Amino acid sequence: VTERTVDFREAERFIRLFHAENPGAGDVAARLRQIARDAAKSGTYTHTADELEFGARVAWRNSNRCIGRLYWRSLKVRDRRDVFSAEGVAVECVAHLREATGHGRIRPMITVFAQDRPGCPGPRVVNEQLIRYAGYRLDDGTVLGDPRNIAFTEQALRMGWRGGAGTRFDVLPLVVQPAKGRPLLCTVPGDTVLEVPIRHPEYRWFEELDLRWHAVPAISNMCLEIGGICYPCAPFNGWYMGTEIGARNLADHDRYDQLPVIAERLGLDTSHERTLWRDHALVELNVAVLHSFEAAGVTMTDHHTESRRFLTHLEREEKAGRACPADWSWIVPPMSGAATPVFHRYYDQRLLTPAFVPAHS
Ligand code: HEM
Ligand code: NRG
Repeated sequence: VTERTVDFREAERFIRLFHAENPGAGDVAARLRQIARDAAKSGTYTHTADELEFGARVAWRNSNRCIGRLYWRSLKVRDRRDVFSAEGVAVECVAHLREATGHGRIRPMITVFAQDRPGCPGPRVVNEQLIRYAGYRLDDGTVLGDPRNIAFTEQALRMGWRGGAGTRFDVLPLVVQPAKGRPLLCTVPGDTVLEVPIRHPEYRWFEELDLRWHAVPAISNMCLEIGGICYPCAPFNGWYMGTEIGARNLADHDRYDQLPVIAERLGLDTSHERTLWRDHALVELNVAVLHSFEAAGVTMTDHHTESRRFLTHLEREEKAGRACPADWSWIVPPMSGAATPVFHRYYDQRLLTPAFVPAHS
């Protein structure tokens, strides 16, 4: 969906789903007539607050790649559909982060900004997440920071960002593209970004690696699609599963690439793959990530617990008579796959809407 005229069949399918799951919601036929009238006049229609809340929750429920869907009903929806301006979006993104972080007691939350309308697109956040670390390509060809964000960092610098302190963990500014006009660059106030220094429960030297990660994953570049309407700016967050940080962000060769460093500190023999030094280092890094978040009082889940919960979720959905599609390649955790129960089965692979879809495609 873009700023094109709304597809009435999509709208009807969603409204019928909303009324089927919310029997107290009133007269479906009357609501459909109203939507048909609005769509004929303006090319689109407006969700009620209840439809929006339900639509956002079901978009989470339908996220095939998400293992954390057991709590889909608890998503808090911040309705900011009246906000179009870049400044307004930036201010509300910062407020979202403050509320969602809860000093470590993280709350799953989404803020929904203005929808796309024919001839009038909604605003967009260009960042892939509200909090990400800069990646600077240095003169000697090495990278300082997160290599994943090199292109975005260069874009921000071209727009006039002065750069951070020049550490491996400089928080990037927000880049907001308003409905009309030039994009806005805005730094995220330091006190809205809760971070956790990574240390190991047994190895004191681990602190010397100076690793850290932000507490809240808040995806900001996916479009929330409900009943044929696209909300291009709808940043959402839950909390982290430890492996996202310990088995990917800090471990991947093309990210922070810490396994060789940790293996050396552990005194492992890295001259042969068969010593499994990578696997050993990976486990210690993930122990450190889970331990550090726990010690800092920041919500985080581990991949064994979350895998069990996900299967509970599948069972519940089945009992409710609903399909629960999932993408095996994203659901199975990036370490110890077969040691988790989600590995040992296949999943329905349908794509359902409401949904979160990549915003800029
Ligand atoms: C993906 C866990 C909350 C929507 C994922 C992934 C994990 C995860 C582990 C895979 C990420 C990756 O491999 O990069 C969790 C946990 C949550 C949570 C533990 C705690 C509450 C949410 C919420 C939403 C959501 C609140 C939306 C309202 C998604 C979507 C993806 C995803 C759309 C796919 C992202 C992409 O395609 O890049 N989640 N999630 N999740 N999650 Fe969740
Ligand atoms: N792997 C990414 C985040 C993807 C979404 N994960 C969540 N989402 N837990 C990373 O930053 O490592 N969520 O909404 O909680």
